[in-house]
Order: sequence, then structure tokens, then C-alpha cells
Amino acid sequence: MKRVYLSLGSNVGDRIERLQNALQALAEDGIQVRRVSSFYKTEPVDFQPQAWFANCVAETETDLMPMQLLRACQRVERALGRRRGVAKGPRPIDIDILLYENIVVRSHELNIPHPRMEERRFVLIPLGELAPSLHHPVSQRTVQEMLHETQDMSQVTRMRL
Ligand code: PH2
Ligand code: MG
Ligand code: MG
Repeated sequence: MKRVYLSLGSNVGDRIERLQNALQALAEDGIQVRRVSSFYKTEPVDFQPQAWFANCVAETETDLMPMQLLRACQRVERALGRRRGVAKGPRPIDIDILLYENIVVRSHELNIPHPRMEERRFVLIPLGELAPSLHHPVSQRTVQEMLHETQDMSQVTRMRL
């Protein structure tokens, strides 16, 4: 089994229910969810004029290869109502592969580690809750270090459920 960290986000509809349904659906699609961070209410980054997100990170294990894993994540996104729309715009659910063991994939369709993970508090804060000492396979920085050094000032607040 390979250890994989996924970032989940939603800013349309019942965000918390969407995250919970996505975690459930992943488990039914060959992706074993081992641990889940707290849920966070987060200010949108990159594309500002949209609703705030709920975000979390899941530590998972899977036998799927990276492209199979991408397809599985896309199936779950579609099953939960995701349609192609504005890039980085509103989405009922987004499931991004952050890290897949220590491997690096750079292709047209898939980039692992996620190219923007080092610059996003909405990723680094929940990831840091699960694995603060984990190293980024390219920069070798730990999650804690990335969080400490990021320029991102967007708001990320832990939700009490
Ligand atoms: N996802 C994006 C763009 N901006 N902002 C927040 N706070 N959370 C997200 O999940 C997010 C975003 C593109 O996938
Ligand atoms: Mg995304
Ligand atoms: Mg995505």
C-alpha cells in the first residue's frame, strides 16, 4: 500500500456534508482513509470573488497507481456534482493529490507533489495537523517549515463540528 495525502475542498452547497460524503466515497473506491484533519473554514485564494471554502486533508493508503488514483478522485468529484467550470472557481468538491509516497510526477495531466501546496495555508495547516515533520520530496522542507515560510496570508480557521 502506498501512503497518499489528499486535499479536499468545497465551496458550494453544504460544504461539510460534501467533504464527509467525499471521504466516504473514496473509501468505497479503493482509497483507504486512515486519518482526517479537522475541517477548516478558509478564505478563497487565487480567484477571490467566490464563497469561502471548507477544506481538510486526508491521510490515505491505496494500491492504485498515480493515474488510477487521479481517475478515482475525478470519479468521486463527478459523483458529488462536480462539473467543469471556471478554473479555480466555485466547486462543490475538489480532491487534489498532494503527496504520493516520495514520488515526483510531472505530466500534462498530473503533477505530484501538488505544485501549489507549498504556498497554501489551507493545505499546510490541515496537513501539519496530521504530519508536521513530513518532508516535501523536492524542496525537502518539512510541512512545519513550509508553513513558517509561506507568504500566504489568507485566513484559515478551524471549525468546531
Ligand atoms: N481551491 C482552489 C482555489 N482556491 N481557496 C481555498 N480557500 N480553498 C480551496 O480549496 C481552493 C481555493 C482551486 O482548487
Ligand atoms: Mg484544487
Ligand atoms: Mg483539483
